[in-house]
Amino acid sequence: MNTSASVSYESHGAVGLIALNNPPVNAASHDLRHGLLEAVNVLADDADIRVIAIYGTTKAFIAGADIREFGKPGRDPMLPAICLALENCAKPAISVLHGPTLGGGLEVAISTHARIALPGAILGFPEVTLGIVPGAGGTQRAPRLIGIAATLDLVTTGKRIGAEQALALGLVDRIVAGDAKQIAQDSAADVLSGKLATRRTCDLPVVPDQAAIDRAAENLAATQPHLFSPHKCVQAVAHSTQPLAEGLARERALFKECIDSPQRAGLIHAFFAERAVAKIPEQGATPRDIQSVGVIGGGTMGSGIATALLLAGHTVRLAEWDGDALGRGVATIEKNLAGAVKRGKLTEEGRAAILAGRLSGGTDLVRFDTVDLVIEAVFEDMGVKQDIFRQLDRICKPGAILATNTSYLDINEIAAVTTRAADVIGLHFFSPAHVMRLLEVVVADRTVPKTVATGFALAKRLGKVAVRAGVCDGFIGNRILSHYRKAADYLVLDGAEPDQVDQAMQRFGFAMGPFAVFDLAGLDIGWATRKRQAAARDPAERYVAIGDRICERGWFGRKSGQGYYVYDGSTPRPNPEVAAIIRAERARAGITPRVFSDGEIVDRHMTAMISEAARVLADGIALRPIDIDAVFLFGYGFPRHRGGPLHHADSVGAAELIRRIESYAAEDGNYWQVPPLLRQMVASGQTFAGMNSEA
Ligand code: 3H9
Repeated sequence: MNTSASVSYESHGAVGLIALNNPPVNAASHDLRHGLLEAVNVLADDADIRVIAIYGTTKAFIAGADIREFGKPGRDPMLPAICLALENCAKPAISVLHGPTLGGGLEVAISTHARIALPGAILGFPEVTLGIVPGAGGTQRAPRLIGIAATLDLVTTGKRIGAEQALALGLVDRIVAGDAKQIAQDSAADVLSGKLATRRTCDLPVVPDQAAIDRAAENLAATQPHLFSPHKCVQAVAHSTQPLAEGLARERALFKECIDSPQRAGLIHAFFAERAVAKIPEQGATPRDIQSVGVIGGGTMGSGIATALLLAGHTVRLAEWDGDALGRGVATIEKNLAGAVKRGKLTEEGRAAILAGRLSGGTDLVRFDTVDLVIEAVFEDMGVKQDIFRQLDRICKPGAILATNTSYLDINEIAAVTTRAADVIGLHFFSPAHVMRLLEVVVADRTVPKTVATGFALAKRLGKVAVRAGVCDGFIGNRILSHYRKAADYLVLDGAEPDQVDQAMQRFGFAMGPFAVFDLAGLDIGWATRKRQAAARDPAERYVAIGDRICERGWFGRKSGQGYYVYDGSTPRPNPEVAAIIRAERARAGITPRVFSDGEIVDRHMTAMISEAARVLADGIALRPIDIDAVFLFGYGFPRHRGGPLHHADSVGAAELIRRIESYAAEDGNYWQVPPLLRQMVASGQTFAGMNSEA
């Protein structure tokens, strides 16, 4: 019998079975909640039924509350009421957990009277990663099962644990392999025969542990002072020593506070951004099968890409110009793999197997005749890249994908030297390529859908977030970066110090400020770009030469021991010599330095970033605003709780952004120009969020 589109129930003798079926992940939508409550009530009232068992038929037991419903008016029955109904059910109710059992799903499970996990079950309270606290009793019932310290560990980190660990903690009672429905039936029979004990979680005592609460609070105050929900999680768990009803009421109040916070909106936007970027026009095309990959260039980027491919199970052939360079590339890959073993991403046997059988190298491209994909990662020189692509065109088998990792060169020009432009694409990785999650998939004029779909399928296998980009100088991320880094330079020329800019942006939420990032990336990279672009530079552009003066001294940032900062101890310190360079450049330009507040630094920085993002969008380089948000969240350390530059832009508002740009334009009308898209948005009342839902 169905109680809703997502829930059905049936009886087998004295056993009432409830099946949850809300694809893809059994999110606890209104329909599922309504159906589950009704099924529990019907079976509880059925005199023939003596035990109730709940299981899921999709790839999850329940992956949590339906996140799409957050921020909308709640519709009864709400999840806490369902958890109470289960816990207070006069008949034993058990749950069979397979796949993701997360957030509200785990809250449902711990409200039943026994839990049986399949070996692949994944349990956790990821609410904190969405800017909320568990809101259906998780912070009150989990301490009764696993203690306060273990609950804090799960709830404040959002970490996910497997069935074995859940069993060891006491979160589940048994692990059984097999079919979820059959296990539900068998376990219910065990309840009836007394082989499986059941009990109400609310009847278990909570052992007070003030020390664990203090530790968690202190740790979060030190490490995540700018985040809202982790602190609320600790407060909620601290209430678990109260009678259950009081604790639940307190938890619910904290949950509501979090739901109303802008951080919740930003974090949930980030969750959907990671998934939205996969929705591309080429979605229907069948990707090519990629097993073996040729990587050209064994520098930091090429060896990082090779490492990522090897970790994902590909066979890799690395090409370099000579034996020495090849040796260095292979050594870097070996070091990266050793790092992966250290981080627990790879076993020692896995590392040995990769090095013994899946990595080879050479100093020419002859053996590239069998590879399914080539990724070229040599230095940024159009002539060199074109020469490589001519060779690849001759050597590679038909249907091989030819990709370039260029950061800004015109991929149409690279494709033009081949006879197979349909198979040419940009795969722009971010350094270190085996760690950073972003991959820009750059679609050139003649790239066909199959090639694009292959880029996205590869990204998925590598565990990367792929974002579709069009061809322009810098694609999405670096084009926007090269614009806003000028705003950072102007701030310094006009009076701010680099470390002041960095600290203001860190307080805003960036992991690092822009100047610390430049030092990390290597100042020589930007210097080379500026030299390349010098001839084409607009004479009306205000040029800041501070970066050039630093590079002229041979200071390229972290790798050379100094740049904007000096790296001679554990904590980098502002470089006094750079302060002198800045003073000299200000004097040369006749500038009297002025004071910038942190707020003004953030406003200028963000307004510059949003302005160029709006142009990138209007030029069709990015498909939607949310794609740009994803690029900055996954490739540029943008604070996740702020959702991305264009999610943040909506919170500022297009009219205010225009007001800011016009006021800054009084000083520099060449740099600060209002993007036409912002004016259109004001005229039509459109928002970036609105453009996401229309696309
Ligand atoms: C919560 O429970 C609060 C409670 O305390 C109670 C409050 C009262 N809702 O990731 P995938 C969609 S907070 C709505 O690609 P996978 C997802 O957007 C919640 N939709 O698959 C995607 O849609 P589309 C706590 C959801 O196999 C599709 O499902 N729970 C939800 O790689 C497939 O997702 C979480 O935070 C959801 N809860 O990974 C769990 N979950 O196809 C969040 C997924 O249109 N979810 N979707 O793009 C996950 O971690 C992963 O999705 C999961 C599956 C591991 C489940």
